[in-house]
Amino acid sequence: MRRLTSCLPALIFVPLLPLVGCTPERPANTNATPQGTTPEKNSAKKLVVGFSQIGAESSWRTAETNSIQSEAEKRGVELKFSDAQQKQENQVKALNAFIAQGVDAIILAPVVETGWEPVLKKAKERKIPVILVDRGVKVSDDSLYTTLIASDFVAEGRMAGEWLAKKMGGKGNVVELQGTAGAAPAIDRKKGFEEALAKHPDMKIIQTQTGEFTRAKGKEVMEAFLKAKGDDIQAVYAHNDDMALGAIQAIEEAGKKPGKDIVIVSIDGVKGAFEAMVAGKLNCTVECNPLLGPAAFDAVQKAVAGEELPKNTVVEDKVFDQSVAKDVIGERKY
Ligand code: GZL
Repeated sequence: MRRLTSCLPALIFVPLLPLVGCTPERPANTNATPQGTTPEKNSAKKLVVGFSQIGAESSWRTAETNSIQSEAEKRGVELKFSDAQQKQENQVKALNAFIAQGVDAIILAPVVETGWEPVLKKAKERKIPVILVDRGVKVSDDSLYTTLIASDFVAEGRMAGEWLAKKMGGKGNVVELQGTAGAAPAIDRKKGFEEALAKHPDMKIIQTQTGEFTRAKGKEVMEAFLKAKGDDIQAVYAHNDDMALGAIQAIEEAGKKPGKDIVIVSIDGVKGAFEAMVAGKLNCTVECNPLLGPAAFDAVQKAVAGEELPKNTVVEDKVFDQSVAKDVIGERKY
């Protein structure tokens, strides 16, 4: 398998399926370099790229936005940025606007998996490559997007579950704070976690609800869990660190010690999670690297040049717990 390590030494990109990606025909409205001709003459025109971002719901999301915006600046790309405030209809509106403006390429972080076919068909008709970052889509024809650059969320959920099972000695009640309903990370992190727990019949999820990937909602839902199940809760599984940090607040306000009375595992690996682990309030976080700017623009430039791209590029993640938090917090990049 080819590894894309040219973009970020800290990240290992592994093409999931080195299949011949859907090689976008030469986009009509750009200066794409047809196969076999010299790119020089096409390097004059400044690339114009539309980026439809989900919102600013978490510190992970902010880190991703910063990575893409700073990489565009570094590469001299004109970036048209749209913040959808978590609404798919705002993303669809933004994509239609980018298509009407004839951008050279689109970067899309899709808030949910479904409902994209009509607008992706329009982009394909206009030969505008669509690079998916961080979340995938469910479409009947995967030539509707050029490539997906994302973590393996099922693996993340599995790693979180396996770590928790080991920590808990294979027994205990877990409450789950899910991410945004219908979002690929929420669906797949749940799936992976349940696969891991299936091997431990004495561990069960006694409450599960979406905390929408936000700290505030995570706190609110954890307060409800504590009211309903208080002393029956031995662990929390949060689909992202921001909800875990909200849960920590709720646990403290209920007079319990987070990280001790209730074990907490989450996903993302943001700085706040490492600070909470150093303080002994969070037990483990599974990294999900948001610094996707370099890989996203590598893909844009290849797509616009008519080069083949793998359909999926998986960002590899790893587990960090309290035992290493103090040693690594200083080198964290987000
Ligand atoms: C994962 C990303 C998720 C993060 C959350 O790729 O889509 O959305 O885990 C963010 O923090 O809100």
